[in-house]
Amino acid sequence: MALESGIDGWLRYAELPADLRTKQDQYSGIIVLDGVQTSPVYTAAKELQDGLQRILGQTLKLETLFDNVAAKQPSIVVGTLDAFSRLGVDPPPEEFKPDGFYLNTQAGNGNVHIMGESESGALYGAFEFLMRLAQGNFEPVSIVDNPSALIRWVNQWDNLDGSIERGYAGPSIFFKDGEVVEDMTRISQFARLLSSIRLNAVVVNNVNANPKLFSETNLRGLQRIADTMRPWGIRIGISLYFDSPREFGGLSTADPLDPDVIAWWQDITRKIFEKVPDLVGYTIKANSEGQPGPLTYNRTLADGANMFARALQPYGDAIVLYRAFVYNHHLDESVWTNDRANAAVDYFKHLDGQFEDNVQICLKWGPIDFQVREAPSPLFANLRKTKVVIETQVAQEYLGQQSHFVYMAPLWKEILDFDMRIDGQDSAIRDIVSGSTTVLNIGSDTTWIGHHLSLSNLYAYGRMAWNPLSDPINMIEGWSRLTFSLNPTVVDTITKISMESWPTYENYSGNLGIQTLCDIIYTHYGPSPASMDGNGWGQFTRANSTSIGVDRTVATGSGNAGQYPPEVAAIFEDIEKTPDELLLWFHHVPYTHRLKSGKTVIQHFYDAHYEGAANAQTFPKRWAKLKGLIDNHRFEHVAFKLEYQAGHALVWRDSVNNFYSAKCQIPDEKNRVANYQWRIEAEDMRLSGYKIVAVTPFEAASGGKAIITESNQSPGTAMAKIPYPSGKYNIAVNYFDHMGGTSKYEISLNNQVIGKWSGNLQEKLGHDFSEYLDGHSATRITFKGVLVESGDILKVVGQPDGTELAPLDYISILPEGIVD
Ligand code: GCW
Repeated sequence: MALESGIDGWLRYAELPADLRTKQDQYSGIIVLDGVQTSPVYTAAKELQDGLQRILGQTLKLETLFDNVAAKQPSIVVGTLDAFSRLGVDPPPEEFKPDGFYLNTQAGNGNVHIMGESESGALYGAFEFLMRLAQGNFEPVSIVDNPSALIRWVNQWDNLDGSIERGYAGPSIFFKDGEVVEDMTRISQFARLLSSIRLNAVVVNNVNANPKLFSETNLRGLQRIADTMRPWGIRIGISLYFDSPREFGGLSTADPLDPDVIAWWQDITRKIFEKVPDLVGYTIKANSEGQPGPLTYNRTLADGANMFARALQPYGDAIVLYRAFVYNHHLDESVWTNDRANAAVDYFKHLDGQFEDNVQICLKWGPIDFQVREAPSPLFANLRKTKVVIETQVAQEYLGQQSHFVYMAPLWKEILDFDMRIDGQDSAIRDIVSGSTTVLNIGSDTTWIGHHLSLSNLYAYGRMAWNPLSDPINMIEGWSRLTFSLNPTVVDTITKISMESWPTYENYSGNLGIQTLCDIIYTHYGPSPASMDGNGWGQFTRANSTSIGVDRTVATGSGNAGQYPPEVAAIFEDIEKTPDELLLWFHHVPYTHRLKSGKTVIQHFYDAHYEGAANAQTFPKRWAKLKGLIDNHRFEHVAFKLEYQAGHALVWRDSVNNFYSAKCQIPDEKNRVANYQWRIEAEDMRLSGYKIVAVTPFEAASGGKAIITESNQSPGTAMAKIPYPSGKYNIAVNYFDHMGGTSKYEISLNNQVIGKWSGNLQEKLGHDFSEYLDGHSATRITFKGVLVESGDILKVVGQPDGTELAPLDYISILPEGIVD
């Protein structure tokens, strides 16, 4: 099997195995009803040509004359509704909405008609046809498929220097060293992926925007990006920095009502549209996390949004995506009723009706920040006269940063399906919103996103942006077939792991609505429950020695439950009615509070962390069965990541459990927490050249301590006698791999080397790395099936490098079947 880099994502068009071929799969020609080579219709025809070559091994010519259909039957004909009707072909039998497509494989005489309501629609139809063929699906179809939203956005958080905020897959494909890149190859490949899932708009720069985007060079760069993406039916948009008139334009203010400021933005807008006449719009992050905004100038958020909206109005349908992510990040936790979850409604509700028509308010799906579980944002139910767009995050910022795999479609579906009961009527969020966007973090890595499996999230996002009723299982099955193999074992394994991945991650990260419990001050990656409280960011847990959770009730708390329409508010206000998974989101309760499951909150924490971590251990084992069924390159890449995830899931489990057990002093009924039968703590070993250090936070290390070498020059040695009976064991070493150097390690038994490794995860994993010994850097490596004699001398030699002092936490000597 040829090695694959992943660069084609789900558009590999693998050759169809002989047993899946049918007689119907031979075509004579492709007829393209649009001769302009830069149009999406022409792109569709070329894609068909390429796809049929790769899937069916057929070399077909592109023809432009419809008259050739008769001569060349069966043909594939692709064009717009208008082009087809000029040739006398009937429109589709059902309603045809903007950007919809009509795929008819029964157009008579074996001909296939791919008709787009628009040029992009024709391209979507072509992709649909090809993706069916690539899955061996020759079922005759005559379907019309329409989008639920006109603009289907993604937003890259790319910075001009080439870095990507929350990017875990290498540098930007758009920017480098302050400017737009020269080489457009990856941008075109990216556009192809986006358009295959029917997305049509990409905001190319970070919402924490830089006004240098307006330099002449960069405006020309934006033009090149737009020209590259346009043949794929993708329009670009940009994020703006609110204070640009001051910082870039030399004005003394950025007050949105100031005539000079208004004129400045009009002028910039004109310059942009000269270069990019079909710009899809502006995204604005203002008065958020230290950014300036209209409130800085004592104006309303609507004043700010409308200024941009008016600047855009002369240019067609361009819109302002104004982000509702406005909150006080210096919130005083000592005030019981202070609640960041209230912010969006507090800031925006009273402005409903004051926005220009081309303003859409963009809301993160939850009221805080893309946590593993949140209630849906109440703002969805509070803007009745304003268009709203739901923002999700394909970037797994708080969900393992693509070093853990979490398939998020089930999470998004829960939110989209959530019924707000506005005015007591069915009001699913998917019906409330006018569209969606997602924070995307593709980079120049050939995996695009850092983890082959995580690219499924982009695929699913596109499908759901088109049709919010898309089924998560269906999507992952299709994606697996296209991305990896039609083999049912492959599809089944990936589907099951994917569908378990969110509950698994939730179980070992943060339960019952307490949020992800990662370090919110630093990298947002590994566990650090204490970081949630005691600062102004407002991601509180309000955990103390007896109780935990945020009281968001109207009766005794922040009143957030009351921001929902009455039927929903009645559920969240009432502890008995609030579902367990959101209990601590809405209520502050004793650790001994009993859930509907009958367990106490604290026992649920313990159990869930054990269950989640245990399930994560099964992922690499299940994946291992796919060896030989998919190409080895991608197999090994995913195997490595799942193995790493399994190890880090244990770090999560132990950190969170030890943290809360220390906090509330209630023991685990099953006596697992802080009671590790098979561990040899590094600090208990005989050390030379190594010294013992306390780790912060304490729960990130087993026993709160680790060892590091005494200097960064010479190696350290840690030795211990095996206290367990002789037998075959898996030997797991927990160590810390942080920035600042690449330590080297060697482990031996009676001087027989059983393994060597180096602390080089920074080269293999893309998540945000830390500089310290903590929950981000704690990791595990396992040597399997080692024959151990009781009394053997176990020795680890660690060679430090730079500031990484070969840190070690503990060694587990695990009998088969035991993970600890
Ligand atoms: O959650 C926070 C992220 C920031 C991001 C911000 C936002 C771009 O940690 O990195 O800034 O959300 O959505 O604006």
